[in-house]
Amino acid sequence: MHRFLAVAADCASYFEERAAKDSPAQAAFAQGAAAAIQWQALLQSAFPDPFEADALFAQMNAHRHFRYWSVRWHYMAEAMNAWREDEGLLSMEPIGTEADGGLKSTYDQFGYVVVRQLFSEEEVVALKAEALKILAEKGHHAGVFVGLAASSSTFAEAVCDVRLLDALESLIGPDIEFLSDKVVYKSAETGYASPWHQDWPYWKGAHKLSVWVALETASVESGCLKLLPGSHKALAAHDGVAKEGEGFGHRLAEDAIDETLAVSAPCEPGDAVFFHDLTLHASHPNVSGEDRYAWIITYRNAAEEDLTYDWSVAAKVVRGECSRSSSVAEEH
Ligand SMILES: O=C(O)CCC(=O)C(=O)O
Repeated sequence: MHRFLAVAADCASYFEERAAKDSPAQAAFAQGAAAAIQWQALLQSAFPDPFEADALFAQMNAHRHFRYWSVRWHYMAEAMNAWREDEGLLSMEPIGTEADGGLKSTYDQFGYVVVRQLFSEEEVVALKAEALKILAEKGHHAGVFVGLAASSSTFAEAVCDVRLLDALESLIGPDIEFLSDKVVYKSAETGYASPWHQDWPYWKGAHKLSVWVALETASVESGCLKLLPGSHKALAAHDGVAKEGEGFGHRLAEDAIDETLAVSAPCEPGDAVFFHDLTLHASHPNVSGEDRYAWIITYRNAAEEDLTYDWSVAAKVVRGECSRSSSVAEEH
C-alpha cells in the first residue's frame, strides 16, 4: 500500500480509537472512521497508481469532485490537521464548503459555510484597491478598520451584491439588514493571530451573521481563519484576558480549545466564509512575509427584534423589509 493509502488507513484507526472513547465528539469520530474507509476505497479506484501525498493533494485541489467530495471530508480534515502538526505530513482542503451538503444545511450543521469564488478575482482586486485607498486616507496601519461601506460608495454597493444577498437569504431569510463592515489586515510586521472567540459577546441581542471575504490568498501561513465546527450551538465562557493594546477584549482562555477539533479555512481571493455569531473562530498568525487582507461584513435578519447599535452608522435594509416593531438601545 503506498504512502497515502497508509495514511488513510491510519486515519481510519485513529478515528475508530477516538470513537471508542466516551466523548461529546464520539459520533463524529465514528462518522469520520466510516468516511476514512470509504475514502480509501475511493482513492484506490480513482488513483490506482502509486503516488506521493503531495501530488495527490495537488490533484484533489484541482478537481472539484474531490475537493468538495462530501461533508465527511470535515472529519478527515480534523484528524489530518492533527497529524500534520505531529508529522508535517499533509495539508487538507477546508471543510464546510457549499458543495459539501448545500449552503443552509452546512451552515446549520457547522455554524459556517465556505462559498468559493463568491466574488471574481477582478472584483477583489478592485475592492482591495479601494480598501487601501480608504486606509491611506484615514492614515490607518495594520489592524482592524471599521466602516468601509460608511466611507465608500464602492463598498456601500458591494454589501448589497446580489450573490451575497442570495446566499444570505437562504441562511437568514428574505429580510436582510446590513449592519457594519471592516477590513482586518495583517502585514509582514503585524502578523498577529486573532484569539479564539465568538462574535456575539461583542454585540449581544439577536444573532447575526458575518461574511469573511478573502481579498487575497489567505493560507495557513498568511493567517487564514480557523473555526470550530458545531460551536454555534452554545455560548462559550470568554474568560481570557487581552494584554495591553491587543484588542479582542472578548476571548477564550488560551487553553480552552482542543485545536485538533478546529478546522483551518484557507481561501483564494473572492472566497467567502459565512459564519454565525456563536461560531468559535480565530486566525493563524501571518508568518508568510506577505500582507493578508480580509473584509468582514455583518448582517442581521431585519424582521427580528434586536438592539440598536451606535457603531452601525451605515446600517440599511438591503433586501426585503424591516418589520422590527421596536428596538432597544444597546446597553453600555
Ligand atoms: O481575520 C481575522 O484574522 C479574524 C478576525 C476576526 O475573528 C474578527 O474580526 O472577529
